[in-house]
Amino acid sequence: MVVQRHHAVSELVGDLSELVGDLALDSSRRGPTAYAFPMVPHLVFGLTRSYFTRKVTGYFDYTDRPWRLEPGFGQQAAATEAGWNGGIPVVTKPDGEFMWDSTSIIEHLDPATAPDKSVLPTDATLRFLAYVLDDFSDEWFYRPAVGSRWSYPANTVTAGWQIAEELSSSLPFPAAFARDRVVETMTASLPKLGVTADNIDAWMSAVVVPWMQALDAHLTDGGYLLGDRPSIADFAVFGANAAHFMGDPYCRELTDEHGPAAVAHTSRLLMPQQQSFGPWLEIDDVPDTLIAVIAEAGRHYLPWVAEATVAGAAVVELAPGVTADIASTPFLDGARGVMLARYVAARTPQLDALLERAGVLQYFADYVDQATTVPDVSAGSQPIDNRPYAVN
Ligand SMILES: N[C@@H](CCC(=O)N[C@@H](CS)C(=O)NCC(=O)O)C(=O)O
Repeated sequence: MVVQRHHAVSELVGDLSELVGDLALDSSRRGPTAYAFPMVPHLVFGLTRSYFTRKVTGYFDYTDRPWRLEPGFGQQAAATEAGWNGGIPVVTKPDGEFMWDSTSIIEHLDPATAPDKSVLPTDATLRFLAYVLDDFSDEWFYRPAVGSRWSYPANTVTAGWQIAEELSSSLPFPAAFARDRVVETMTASLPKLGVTADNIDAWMSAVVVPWMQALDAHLTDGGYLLGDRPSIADFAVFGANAAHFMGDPYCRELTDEHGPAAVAHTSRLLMPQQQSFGPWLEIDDVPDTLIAVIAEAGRHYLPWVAEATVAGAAVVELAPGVTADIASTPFLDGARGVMLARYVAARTPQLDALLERAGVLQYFADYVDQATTVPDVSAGSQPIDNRPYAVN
């Protein structure tokens, strides 16, 4: 059949599905097929609109790992039994073992990944920069991502409905009821993230927009954060963008305006099978645009986390006269100790010079007494704590 010019999308879709039907019929005539599908998927107990779910599934797609989304609460009791204390996604390996915490999951799986798809650079300096940006995305941009979703009506309506619709597959009550509960619960969590009605605009204009601009300048040639292949940090940014900054309509307007190259970066990782990848960047040749991306962490996040993980909480001035008072949590205290342990292990004059160039050296070098140890995730990914912010 021939596909004609169309005046309506529905006509086009109708014609195309007929065409696909014809092709399927043709291929079924080619002979007997062995219906054997031996790959056991990773089961992902998460949500399409979730920051950390998308970080993990983006990584699965890039590394060609089969996975299947299982939204809802079906596995909650079994995961809790295994030691999970909340925070999605929870994922099972093909052998059924539970894993949680996006960074630990990726670290745990990386050694079993084809070397050309490893997301942890072999160069220790570059690897540390990957962890710095992974941590920055996970523990900082999660705040305005969730904050903006439940502060701007265009985001709330869209994401509230999508989440409720997905969750309703395992809830025995109407989706509209589920939506109201989701909106209520998530809106109530915002102050703990440091987001209020008075400061959300500053979070967007003084935190998110400059971040998108820095990413835009760095990614404009079509690469990834640390070269021509993605690192763990790219999947952190991917998760943030896919679930929130590109997925929530108000955020998408800002991201399209200030970070079109960040949109293109995330879109490339949505379909990694269509990309070709190259080498990591040369550590002697770190461009100013990457330094500017790292420097964003020195504007609010690193000064805040350095103080809050010592004092219990710290006030961030997001914009002149606009503040956020944000408490640390046991999870964050732990993550900070691990970051500092990574710094102690990776520290060289070369690394210090790069961090100094980005204006962030002091937030590592002056706090080494807080360094703990880098967890051994070779046996599995089941950290004791997984909650980046306090929940009621
Ligand atoms: N450290 C975890 C954080 C997981 C997390 O906080 N997930 C969010 C959704 S994207 C969540 O479950 N939020 C709701 C809650 O904590 O109750 C990771 O990296 O996977």
